Amino acid sequence: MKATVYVGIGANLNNPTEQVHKALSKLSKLTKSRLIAQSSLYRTPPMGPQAQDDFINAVAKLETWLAPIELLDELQAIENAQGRVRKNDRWGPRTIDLDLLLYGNQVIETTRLSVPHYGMKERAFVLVPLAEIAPGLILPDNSPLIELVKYIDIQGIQQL
Ligand code: 5RU
Ligand code: CA
Ligand code: CA
Repeated sequence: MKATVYVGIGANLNNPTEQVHKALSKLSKLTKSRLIAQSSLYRTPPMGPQAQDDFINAVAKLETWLAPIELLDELQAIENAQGRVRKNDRWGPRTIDLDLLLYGNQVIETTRLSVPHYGMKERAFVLVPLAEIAPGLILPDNSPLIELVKYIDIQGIQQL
């Protein structure tokens, strides 16, 4: 079955703007998939650990015939190809981070995959670019995206 999916993109190491552009280019060439839309890039202050550089964030919309776990494998292959190194500090700086935010209206809870992405409803660096390309989106729990965007703190989020 074909699914509409949203992928969150983040980077704050090794020329993050270039890293995000590279990831978008890779996503546009993904097997069994089509890139439908990409948000602007945003410069965003770090959430979680503050002692790191600002991030560049964006969101991509794809149509895919890949199953969720197959798509996750592809996203991790892109991360690895762009030199992502998993460090002990879980929320530390990274060259690229690709998160499967939404896979249609599916709710998935497995050891490898949690969809919708557990933090997305509270994260301005996800919701703002997502609302740019999918303003009418309703999440699987029936929350309208625009309602979530109204109440989050968008301080410091800068559209590039
Ligand atoms: C705790 C709170 C931990 C929020 C994390 C990004 C979180 C980030 C990103 C920005 C992290 C996870 N901040 N912090 N962009 N990832 N701006 O992509 F998000 S670590
Ligand atoms: Ca992330
Ligand atoms: Ca991730």
